[in-house]
Amino acid sequence: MNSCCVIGLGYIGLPTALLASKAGLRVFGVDINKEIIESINNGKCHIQEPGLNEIFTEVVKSGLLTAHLKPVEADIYIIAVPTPIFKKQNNIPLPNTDIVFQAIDSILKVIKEESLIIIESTSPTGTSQKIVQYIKSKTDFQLNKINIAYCPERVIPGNTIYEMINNNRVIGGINEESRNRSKKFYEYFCKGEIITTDANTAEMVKLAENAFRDVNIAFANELSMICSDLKIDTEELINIANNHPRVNILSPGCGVGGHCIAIDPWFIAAQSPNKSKLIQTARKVNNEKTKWVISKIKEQIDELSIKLSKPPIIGCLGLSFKPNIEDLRESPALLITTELIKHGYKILSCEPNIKSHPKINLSNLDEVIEKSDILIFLVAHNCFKDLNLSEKKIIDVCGITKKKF
Ligand code: SAJ
Repeated sequence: MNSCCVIGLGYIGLPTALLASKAGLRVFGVDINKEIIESINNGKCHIQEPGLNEIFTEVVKSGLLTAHLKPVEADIYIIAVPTPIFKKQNNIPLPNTDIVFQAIDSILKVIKEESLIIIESTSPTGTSQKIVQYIKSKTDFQLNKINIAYCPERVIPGNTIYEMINNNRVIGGINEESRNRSKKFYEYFCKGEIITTDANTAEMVKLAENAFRDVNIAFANELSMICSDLKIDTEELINIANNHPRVNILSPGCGVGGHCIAIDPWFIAAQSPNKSKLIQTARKVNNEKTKWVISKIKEQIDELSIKLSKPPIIGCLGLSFKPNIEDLRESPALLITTELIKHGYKILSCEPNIKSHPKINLSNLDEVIEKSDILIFLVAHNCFKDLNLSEKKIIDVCGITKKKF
């Protein structure tokens, strides 16, 4: 094994391509976005993550990683493209694997019977088996010669490189050879344990992990709304409850964002709509929590406005889906800011991790602090910590001032 071709150079594909090339493999990175391809080949990294830029510079300079608009022949093909959710059926959003199949289409011209295809994209259970049948229908390959493994990414945005190297990995091969060859590939850069299983189980493991977290965050969010009614400090309650050796309640927040935990549970719900009541309810509770936070913010703004005796200028601090990252996908903070703008409040918004936003005018932190009458902390970015704001009215929904509601 000397080369691999990574299809999709986003949050997962690019770091995977970088680590494989740093380990000495010849890597062809492929994306349909021309700007990404040009940027990589010009030595400019389009994704920010701790430790990523250093590896990027090294492997692009050495020539081990090059970027292309079309797949290039290699020993292994890694599919790391998005699987969005689209239209709803009976109120359940359905996963859409079209982009994964388009990626498979794109490699059909270059794959050989003995090529190994690794799917990293989050996919409904059974997708790898469908891909086998699809490739069989489009080629003259023998069914038992096709090699596919489902190897879900498990990294947390903000710590991608560290986790991609150190986390345990799950490999679900459709046969022994797919499992063994995939294991060898990940051993190039993964120091964690590599656990092998069949493809269906690996697909479900990925979905179960994110649904587990969603359900547990929903429990914390539900408790926080109950505690608010009962005038109990949720944080104190959770700290005390977590003293119990078998209790570990997660932290309530202003909803669940990101392209993973807020989406993947629907993949399970779409496949088993009648058996996934808890999973579906958790999704609804977490979405409900954002609406609850919006109504609480409005109540507080209106109370503070009376004290100020004028319509206040409101500074919204943070737009990303969690602290210290640039990712705005499914972000509760973005939804809250958008709702407040729609409601007609005078809003100034600051997200230090991005340069601009198509719908929201961004201001820098100093300007927002100086001009706002009320500051709303929506995301606990490090750069928002320890600001001297004694003169300001503050609404804190992320706990940065330790006065979270
Ligand atoms: N959140 C809470 N309370 C908590 C923890 C998180 O409200 O106690 C919120 C965050 O604010 C954020 C959302 O949940 O809005 C998700 O954040 P996260 O940091 O828990 O997870 P992600 O979405 O960044 O990454 C998850 C991870 N999955 C698990 O922890 C099971 C990661 O390992 C996966 O690789 C990733 O999804 C993915 O790509 O699937």
